[in-house]
Amino acid sequence: MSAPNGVMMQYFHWYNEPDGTLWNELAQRAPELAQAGITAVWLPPAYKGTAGGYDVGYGVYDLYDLGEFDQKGSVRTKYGTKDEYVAAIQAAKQAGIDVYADVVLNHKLGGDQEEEFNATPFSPDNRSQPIGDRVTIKGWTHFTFPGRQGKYSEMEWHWWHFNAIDYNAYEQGDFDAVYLFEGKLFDHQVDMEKGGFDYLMGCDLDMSHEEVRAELMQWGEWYVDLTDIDGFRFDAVKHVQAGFSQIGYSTYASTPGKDCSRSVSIGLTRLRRCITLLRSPAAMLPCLMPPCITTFLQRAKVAMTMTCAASLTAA
Ligand SMILES: [Ca+2]
Ligand SMILES: [Ca+2]
Repeated sequence: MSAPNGVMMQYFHWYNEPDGTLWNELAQRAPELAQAGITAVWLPPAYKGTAGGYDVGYGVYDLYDLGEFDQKGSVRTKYGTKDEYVAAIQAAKQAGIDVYADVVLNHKLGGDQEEEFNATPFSPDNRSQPIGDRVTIKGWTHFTFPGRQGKYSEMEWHWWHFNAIDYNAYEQGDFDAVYLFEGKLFDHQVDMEKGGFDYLMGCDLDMSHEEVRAELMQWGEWYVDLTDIDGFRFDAVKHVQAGFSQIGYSTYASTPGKDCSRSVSIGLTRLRRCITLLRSPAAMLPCLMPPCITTFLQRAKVAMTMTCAASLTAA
């Protein structure tokens, strides 16, 4: 937030009616919000999720479909169309309100076709513990985006762009596992909960794969150019390789005037441990958010600095 003592409003919640009106509502009410003292809004993920017009946005299907293509049962997202989204951002900015986008890069859901490949089952509760031999599995890992037909990006996603799923069409019964794909490792530099918390849900992106990194970089540039968004709220940061965070998030935020806020999910016990280990709040920051936070703090945004300070006080 650029305003001193600014107020950011989360301009959505999980149970918003899925009627496609949120973007238009924001556009109409932006002056009223500004008059009430709101200086920034945090908007929900704006791209098409696997549940189409009902998806809150965290079940990411197609990053390039902001409510423009007939995919997953509708053109619009839960909140409206691409044009309405861009117009809402412009209206908010004209009213003096900064707009933050929610960006979910950890996973994808709703693949268009099944693929067969080899994988090793791991315990969902301990990702360092295999619970069976490598087997041939089948999952929804091929994303073709048939409604978009290559516009903006021609990349189709295949199983090799991911490193894990928690579904196997060949597995009958209630066998519960996270399947690590053959030739892959779980991404490192993630939260150590569950023995390494790379995998959260759906098809987990392999952040080590060059095509994945390149596609996400390209998407970030496209998205910033299209929306003129002011900043970001990154989802599921603790499940994403910090090395990617350093490159990706700082790239997204490197456009002059852009901000890079983060999703911080860490318990007080771990906070205290970090403080004990490092004996310095300043030194603790890289512990929380390894490389990116440094980049972020160099960009000197007060909001995040204050958030960290508040967490330290609480601990
Ligand atoms: Ca992950
Ligand atoms: Ca991964």
